[in-house]
Amino acid sequence: MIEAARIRAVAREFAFSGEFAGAARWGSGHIQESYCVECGEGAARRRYLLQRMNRAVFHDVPVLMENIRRVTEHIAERVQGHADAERRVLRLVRTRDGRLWHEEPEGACWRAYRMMERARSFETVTSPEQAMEAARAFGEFQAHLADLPPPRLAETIPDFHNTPKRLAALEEAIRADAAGRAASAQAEIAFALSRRGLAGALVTAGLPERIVHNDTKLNNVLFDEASGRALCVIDLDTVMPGLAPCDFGDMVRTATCGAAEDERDLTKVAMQLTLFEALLRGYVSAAGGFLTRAERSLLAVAGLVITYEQGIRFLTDDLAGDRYYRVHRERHNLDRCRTQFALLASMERQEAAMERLVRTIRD
Ligand code: GN1
Ligand code: MG
Repeated sequence: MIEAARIRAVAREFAFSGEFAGAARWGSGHIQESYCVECGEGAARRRYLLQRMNRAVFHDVPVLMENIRRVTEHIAERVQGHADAERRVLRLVRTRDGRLWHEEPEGACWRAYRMMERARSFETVTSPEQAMEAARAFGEFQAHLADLPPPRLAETIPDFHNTPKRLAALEEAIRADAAGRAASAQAEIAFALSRRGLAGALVTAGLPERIVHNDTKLNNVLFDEASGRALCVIDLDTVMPGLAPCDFGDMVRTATCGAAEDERDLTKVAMQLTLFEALLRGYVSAAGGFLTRAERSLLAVAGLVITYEQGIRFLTDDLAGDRYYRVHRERHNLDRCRTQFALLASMERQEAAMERLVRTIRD
């Protein structure tokens, strides 16, 4: 947690309107550190999202910020004239001297967005309508970026959804056993290794490269507080070239189960077919126009692959001693891994039904 005086000094670097009035920690991300900054008074009060970028994860801030600039400006053009256009895409706020981020003397880098007002996100799914809305928003996001002019977007994190490489990293972490935890994660390690065959299902399918979001958790969608409609998607750090089914898969992981990502009561962890169906409908309504037959045919298995991959990533980080994801309790990453693997097991039991829905869905 960063002290208030520092936040205030950083905030003053940005072209916010009005005097700094206060800041508070914001959001639940595992990687970046976010603050809500308030400026000005009364009717002129404005809120901004100020984020310190995690440089251990995102090494090249200029490249990251250029991706985000291009993506947000392109979508802003696409939604111009639409109802509520201001809330359809994140808007960066530059520094007072026109840069996309501010670097403190010791190297910490910050960026800012306008806060989306009268909007909220959800940590867990509450209804099929909400799942459908979220999936529509991510599908629309992909559709908006389908004609982004060249050059190719940079890969902010190479091999991000390369599940075989994630598996190799797990095997390396098991060998190294850096935190001495492997013995107490035997069941999870065995679960992961017994499903090796799943890892290549998406990356070896010869799918077309698209611009995708890559972090399509339910909590990366903002909904209008009044209507419950999805407004826009947030957390654009991993937007880059990738595979469309990966985006769908992470929605299945995070929006078909009412339990939290780190739920310890595994009896609460189950994939709900009605929510899966709602996701399919929402996604296909927006992305159906450009998805190939091969991409469509992998939408069910994508849920399994991405849930597997996320379990592997949490397990790898637990074995390495919690170096990547922010943790809030002892063996938090192992808990998160167990939840993912319980969810994957639930999907495995319902895979045939998921496949049937994919085959019958219409745009
Ligand atoms: C991280 O920071 P956050 O919570 O939006 C991670 C995602 C994972 C997710 C798991 C850059 O996202 O890939 O799916 O945690 N982001 C990065 O909850 O690794
Ligand atoms: Mg996020």
